[in-house]
Amino acid sequence: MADDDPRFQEDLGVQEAQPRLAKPPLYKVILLNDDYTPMEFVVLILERIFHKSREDATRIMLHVHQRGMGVCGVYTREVAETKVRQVMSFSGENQHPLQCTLEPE
Ligand code: TYC
Repeated sequence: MADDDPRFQEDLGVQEAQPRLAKPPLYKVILLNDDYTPMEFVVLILERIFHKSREDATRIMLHVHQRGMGVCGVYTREVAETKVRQVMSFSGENQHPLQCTLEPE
């Protein structure tokens, strides 16, 4: 008698396991434009904290500069919160008003 025979599943209390774990919710980390933070500092943040190449970092910085805000990356909640905290403390330590926030994807 096979355990997967549907005729016997009720009697045996057999239940299919969930085939996969649910995907965790993801969050976008958003950088906001301001008039004072130097462009080079924003590029440095994108390289150091978001591991972007200089080319991608420059492209994202210019997008934020021109459009007012932009996505630096998409992460699980804890990682996104850590990135936001790192950006805020790094910019605060350097007396720049750069703002960063997160948003559900
Ligand atoms: N607007 C800034 C300047 O002209 C540069 C800048 C870009 C600041 C992106 C913040 O998230 C930012 N120096």
